[in-house]
Amino acid sequence: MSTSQPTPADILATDLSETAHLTSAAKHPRVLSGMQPSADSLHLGNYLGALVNWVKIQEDFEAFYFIPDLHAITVPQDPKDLVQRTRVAAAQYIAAGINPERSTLFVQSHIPEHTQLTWILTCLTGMGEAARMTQFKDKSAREGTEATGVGLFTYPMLMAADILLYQPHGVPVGDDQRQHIELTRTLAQRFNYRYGETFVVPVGFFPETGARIYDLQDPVSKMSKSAPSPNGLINILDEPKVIAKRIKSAVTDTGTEIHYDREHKPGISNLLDIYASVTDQSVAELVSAYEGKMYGHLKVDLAEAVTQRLEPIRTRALELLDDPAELDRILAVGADKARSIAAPVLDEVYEKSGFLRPAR
Ligand code: ATP
Ligand code: LTN
Repeated sequence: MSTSQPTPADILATDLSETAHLTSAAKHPRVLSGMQPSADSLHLGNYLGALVNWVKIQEDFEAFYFIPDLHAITVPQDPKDLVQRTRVAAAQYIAAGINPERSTLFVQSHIPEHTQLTWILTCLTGMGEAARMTQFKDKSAREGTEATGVGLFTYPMLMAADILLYQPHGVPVGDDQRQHIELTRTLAQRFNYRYGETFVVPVGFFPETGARIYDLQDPVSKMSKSAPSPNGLINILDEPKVIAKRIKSAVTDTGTEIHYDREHKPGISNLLDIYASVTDQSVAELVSAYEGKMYGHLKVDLAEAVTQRLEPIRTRALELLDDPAELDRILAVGADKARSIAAPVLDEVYEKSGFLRPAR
């Protein structure tokens, strides 16, 4: 983990007057993040790698959390599913502890400025720069160039637009998003250099634990909504018996000893990481507690610990989904607030880019 990037504590200690002159500048330290509604439920990696952190951070920061539905269509989505998944994501954010009274919660496609800024940032990005993004390289290698949409290639510029429109100081995301954050910073600096200071250059906030949760069946690949099989996933909306079954059949390593070794024992190390994250214990404490015990013991206890942590969230999310009109109302309030920040920033970008502004 890089130590050169400022932490949330560093950002809280910085003098905001440095950026107070910028359009839509924040009066309090600000963060923004989002998670794609590309599956029927968020999974444990999304929860531990991102959501838990968002919930903590909203206490100290002015937070913007959104649902990037435009990003979701970089791979084909059934329209009916996408609508439902967007509401499910919103319900899960709230059920996990995002407070819509305190944080701004909105849907990406409600704010047209996201796609408008994307075009400008796309024109500032080099082909080579975009082609080096590992998410694009991995997904296009898996699917082949012919089957890969251009949207997947321009995905990072849409993500940069999502961020830069809100002038956040920090972007809490999982470890796998580092490269996209780096590109966002580069594009902000490039725009500022060419057209004059406009954007806050944000930093990524990466979690210490839960940074990367791996697939239970393939513990060298990250747990992902787009995994080829659901058997390696634990979803927030899974029933306890499904969670127990998935953990019981998780791939473990040769040997019987429970110790942490990411390289040689990726299966058991992943289970230890999950266990540590859901119970707020350290891996070292767990390893000593399980000395001399079998993998099976650990799995039974882990299933119990994961269920305890997820069950209240599942129940609350299902309750919220029972009243979609209320969820949509919360999202509409969030969209109004979000747009009041994003629109003036886009206006300034258009003006600085040399676009003739319509007479008012
Ligand atoms: P997809 O498979 O569609 O790319 P995903 O499951 O990887 O989806 P994203 O929507 O890309 O999820 O990620 C949402 C957030 O969750 C990001 O901050 C990301 O870093 C985090 N995240 C996703 N998967 C994991 C994981 N396995 N471990 C830790 N954090 C994760
Ligand atoms: N690419 C992100 C989702 C995302 C995002 C953002 C995160 C889209 N736009 C802006 C933070 C800020 C992912 O987690 N896969």
